[in-house]
Amino acid sequence: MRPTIAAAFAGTACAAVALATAQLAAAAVAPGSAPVAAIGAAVVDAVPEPVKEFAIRTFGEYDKLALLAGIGTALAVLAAATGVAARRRPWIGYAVLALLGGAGAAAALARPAASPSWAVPSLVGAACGAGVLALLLRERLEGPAAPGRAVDRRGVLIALGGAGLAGAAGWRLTGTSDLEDARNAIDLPAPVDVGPAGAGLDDAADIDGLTPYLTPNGDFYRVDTALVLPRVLPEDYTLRITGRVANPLELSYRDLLDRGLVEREITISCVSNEVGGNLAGNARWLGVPLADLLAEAGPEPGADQVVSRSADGWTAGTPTEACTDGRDALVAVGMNGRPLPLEHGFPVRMIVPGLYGYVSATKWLTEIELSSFADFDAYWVRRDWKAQAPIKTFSRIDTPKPLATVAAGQVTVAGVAWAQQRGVARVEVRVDDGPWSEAELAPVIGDDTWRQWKWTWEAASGRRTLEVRATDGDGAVQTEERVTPFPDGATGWHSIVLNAE
Ligand SMILES: Nc1nc2c(c(=O)[nH]1)N[C@H]1C(S)=C(S)[C@@H](COP(=O)(O)O)O[C@H]1N2
Ligand SMILES: [Mo]
Repeated sequence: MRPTIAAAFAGTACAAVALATAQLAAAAVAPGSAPVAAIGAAVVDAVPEPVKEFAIRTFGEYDKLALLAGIGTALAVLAAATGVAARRRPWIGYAVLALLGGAGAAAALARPAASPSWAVPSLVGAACGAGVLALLLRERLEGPAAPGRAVDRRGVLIALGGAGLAGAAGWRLTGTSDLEDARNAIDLPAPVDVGPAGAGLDDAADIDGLTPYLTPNGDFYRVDTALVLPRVLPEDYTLRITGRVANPLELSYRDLLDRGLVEREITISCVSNEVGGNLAGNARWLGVPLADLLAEAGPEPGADQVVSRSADGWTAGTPTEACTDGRDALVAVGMNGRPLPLEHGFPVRMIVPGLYGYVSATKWLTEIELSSFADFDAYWVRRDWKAQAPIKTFSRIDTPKPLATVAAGQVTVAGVAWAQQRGVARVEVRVDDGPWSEAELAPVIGDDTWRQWKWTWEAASGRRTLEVRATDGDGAVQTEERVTPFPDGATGWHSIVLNAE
């Protein structure tokens, strides 16, 4: 192996040791304090809107994985290059480690949930990396043909192996197995108020590719800024209701379970959906009516915004009106008969029918603060998304798929439509700008869930365009005008092109 290549490996080994020891230290402090997690979170907070949209469009639910892979690749390249440079000028290696350690510590300290100890993992990692660098670069010169320090090649292997072990232990300790255990141990009480159970089309199961009426927890879309799942154990849990209220409240997880829970089917959806997007899901949510909690706390006049805050410092702002006007706004603990999954906010989240997730659906909920829209901008509002964001009427063709080839003759066209709080009254489909035909709708239990629809198409052979539009319960037809998700939700009719032959 050429000395330069050995040096590149040495640089990578030092970085691996630094990251692994930092991860191990983070297990003792908090998973979010690990340098990659902290820098990743800072990147998530800092990226401009178009980049975030690009990431969601390109990587979908793997946006987090893509970011971590990107950071990992950048670090590996930097580490290898630093290793090569440090063979002649070791100070470069120490300087890069000090810089990265400092950056990691600063990023960790800047997290909303950070305490001063959050700086420790990055500093420990940088120190361990520097120690290994000193060991790997031996003081002996290799001769005029290859100036610079010799690399201890066996040391590189040992360092890489050690980093692998420490990293694995760190990952395991910062993992979620204790949270999963706590979740599995929970016995949710039966609801005192069991809402009606909806259903899809009679023959929904026979329609290949149609979105099921209820979304299984494991298939539910996930959107959030959390690179590391916030760790909230039910036994340590407190929900605080604070701010402009007459009686601030503090409730434990047990207090919430003991309040008498209601169960409601509600479809939630993300403002980042493009026309035809799939960032939406329908579940049976079990929880405490938010209106009851607010009534007990007693909002002061003028407190027109309910600011909900998560364990990792994310915020949403919901109109107080929407939390108290009689709709099923919930402080939810259960989803489809199970405690909330970790990715969906365990142990407690908010659900408010009719509003996009970013202004209502706070996961890992720890605080509800009564404020006003004049006084406080929540996370995405600070990034120029609208503070008021009711869900816009949406309809989607699930089957056939775009660019599919179908046999001419009878073809089942089917999908879902939603317009929470207003309800879906009609869905229509048309072919190649022809007349609109009314689709058959599944029965409904209320206005807050999506509705499956289907239409039987007599397909003549050729290249065809199918379009769908819905009409809400107020009689408003979904608008054709195409607008982007930013700043308060996309509009436009979903269309697909396919071949009948
Ligand atoms: N703590 C926290 N809660 C959050 C978010 C977040 O980034 N952090 N994202 C919101 C957004 S934008 C949406 S669309 C919903 C998605 O909920 P889900 O992941 O359970 O589908 O969660 C909301 N709650
Ligand atoms: Mo969202």
